[in-house]
Amino acid sequence: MVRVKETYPVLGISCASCVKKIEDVLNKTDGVIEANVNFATEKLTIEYDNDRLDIKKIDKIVKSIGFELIT
Ligand SMILES: [Cu+2]
Repeated sequence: MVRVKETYPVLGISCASCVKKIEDVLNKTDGVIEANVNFATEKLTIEYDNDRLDIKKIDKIVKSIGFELIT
């Protein structure tokens, strides 16, 4: 297990339910330890196991629900 914690700006957040949607999807993703989205700063902080997940996969998941990460 290789724990990585990173923060990325997210495009497309307009309300609190956007934040919840992103957090819910990522927190259910295999390999994610903890995902938090800050509504005020529109940033995602994500801690994950780099053995099972990488930022490209995270980016794809975020895109699939209508948002975009700036990586
Ligand atoms: Cu919203």
